[in-house]
Amino acid sequence: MLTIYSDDHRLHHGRGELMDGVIMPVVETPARADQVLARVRAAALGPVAPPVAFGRAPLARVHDGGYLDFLEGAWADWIATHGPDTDGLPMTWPVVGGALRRDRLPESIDGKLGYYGFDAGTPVTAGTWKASTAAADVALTGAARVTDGARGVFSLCRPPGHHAAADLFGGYCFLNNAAIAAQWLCDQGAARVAILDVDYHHGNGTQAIFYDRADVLFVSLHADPSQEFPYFLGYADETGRGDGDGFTLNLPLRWGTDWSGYGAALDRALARIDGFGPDVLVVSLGLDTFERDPISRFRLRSSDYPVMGDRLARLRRPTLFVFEGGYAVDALGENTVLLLAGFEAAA
Ligand code: OKP
Ligand code: ZN
Repeated sequence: MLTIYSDDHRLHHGRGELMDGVIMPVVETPARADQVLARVRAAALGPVAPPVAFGRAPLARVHDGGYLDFLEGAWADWIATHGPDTDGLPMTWPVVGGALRRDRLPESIDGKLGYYGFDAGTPVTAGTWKASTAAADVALTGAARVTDGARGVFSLCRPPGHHAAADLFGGYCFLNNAAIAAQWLCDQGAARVAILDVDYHHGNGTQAIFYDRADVLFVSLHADPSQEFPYFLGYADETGRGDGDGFTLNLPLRWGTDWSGYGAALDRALARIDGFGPDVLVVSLGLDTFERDPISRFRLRSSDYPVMGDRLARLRRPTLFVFEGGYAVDALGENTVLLLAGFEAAA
């Protein structure tokens, strides 16, 4: 399987995130992608190619223009106010419900971070924009290889993307790599694109971006948002809106879920995707379902990932894998490659 990868991911390296009541070292580190790439090479999964630059247009098909301007300038704005020795983090939010307004974009960077960000765990750093646009190019380049006829392509994106909405960053995500690729595939002529999100966390950004649409099916297996981040989206009663009614399927699972529960939910997800009949499948590939993941509470084992890859291949659809989460760095590359090799063996 071809892997698309850029070293530019290393330009995004946050110092700290607010977690468990204190500023802790970030878990979304450059070592994650470095470890996955090393394992891709060691296991000879296939060739590794750099991304092509697609520019701003495909980003603007998914994200708000003002949001993209904010992200591009956020670091310069931050250091003009606070200097370069700390990362930008929001701390005051325009909470929905009318008690605070979201029809005013503040001038100051601290106000803007709260307006466009939804958590205090996603630091904006000197290289965030460059790394995020490179990750989007990694996803888009993978999508282009799929339209060229590849059966499966792995876009090794970092930072991840599935929490980023049209005008929101958070959950370590800035640009929604999977959504940008899916929209680009639609724009290239795909009539139906399915997104299967197997990251441990709900892909709230991806769901929101396609919530009104019948041409992009969003199916997600994730920790029950009643227990787990992002808390405020990802419930089973969210099924789409308007034309999109019936084209979102959330399968929330309780803390402690192992393969017996996960595999059954995966079969439901795959049956829905099969019924949809997509031209292309985009997989938001998070490996934080692993039993030793430091921030997650599912119990999948390494031996479960080849089985997952095998089942995905049995959909018999051109498939783009877009890398998302996974924080047990020592096992991340192994688990990722096990899944992708399981797909290849069945494809
Ligand atoms: C990003 B991706 C845990 C704090 C969790 C946010 C998690 C973002 C996950 N105590 N903070 O979906 O893997
Ligand atoms: Zn995750």
